[in-house]
Amino acid sequence: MKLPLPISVRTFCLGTTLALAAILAGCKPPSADTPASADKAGGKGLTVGFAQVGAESSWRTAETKSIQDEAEKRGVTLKFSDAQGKQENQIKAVRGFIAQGVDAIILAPVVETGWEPVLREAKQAKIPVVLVDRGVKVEDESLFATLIASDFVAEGRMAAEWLVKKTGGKAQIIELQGTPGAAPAIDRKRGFEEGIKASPEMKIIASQSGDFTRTGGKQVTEALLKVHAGVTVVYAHNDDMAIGAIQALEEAGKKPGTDVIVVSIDGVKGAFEAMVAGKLNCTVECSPLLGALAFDAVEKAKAGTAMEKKTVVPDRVFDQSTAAQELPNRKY
Ligand code: GYE
Repeated sequence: MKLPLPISVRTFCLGTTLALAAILAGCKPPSADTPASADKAGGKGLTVGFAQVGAESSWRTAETKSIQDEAEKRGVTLKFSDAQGKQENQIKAVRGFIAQGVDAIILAPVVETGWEPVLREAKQAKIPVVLVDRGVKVEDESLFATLIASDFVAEGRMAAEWLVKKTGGKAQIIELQGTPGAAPAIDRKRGFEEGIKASPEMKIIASQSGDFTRTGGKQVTEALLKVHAGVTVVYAHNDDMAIGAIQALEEAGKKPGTDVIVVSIDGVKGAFEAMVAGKLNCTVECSPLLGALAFDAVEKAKAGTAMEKKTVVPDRVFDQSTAAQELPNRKY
């Protein structure tokens, strides 16, 4: 996958800075700042809090499972919190983990902003925070240990590029956005807009949030179809919303996949089944299998080992041409 230059450059610079910082701090045992202890090496015996967004999509439940399975595999005690999509619940959960004195926190932040105070509290308590799947906007990047996520802008761009080819550069598009303020909603919108920019006849005729849920995708599509009967494409920021949109299209007497092209992001099993059935045209993979990477990062943070500020998980595009062949290999 081709990564946009700024990320790799930024990662390199930050990685270098961290490495330098680690060398400079080398005279001090890592336990002074990061209380790693030999008996907890390899993760065994660690207690980690996981502040999860919720269970809004199949992607999300696959991510939860990946983190839970990996914790079990490594002998980590995992404290799990489901925030039901609300940042205030997540902040409370993180504060609770700090109060309990966990060894580390894994946070999948529901939205990008508003994290400084609680992340500062974690830092003061010397509890490293590993961000998974979604990023945060903070001035001081030392407030989190690292971010493990896909490049959502690239995903949006890949969906757009596939669509430009498929439609010959002409489309009336309904966009189903993810949760307002969430990194994947912001970035998948931006990447998609970038990807269609050079094609003046690719038009987003309506764009609304379906909150990354199947019901949201269905309801928004139903409402939008009433005012935009001329739609030729539905672009959904995740597969669950696309599956909801497919139901709405069928109920409105349209043939999804044929009358209306449907493209989305995540690459969950349900999307592959919908492609095999001819109802979804394309999905851009976004791996939720972040457990191993997340606990590797936790262990590095506890050991005081320098690491990159961002790990970009590579993604691929799948369409109906390979869906049947790929379906049995899908892990989520
Ligand atoms: O695409 C969506 C989920 O943050 C990458 O959140 C994740 C997104 C994923 O609800 O299905």
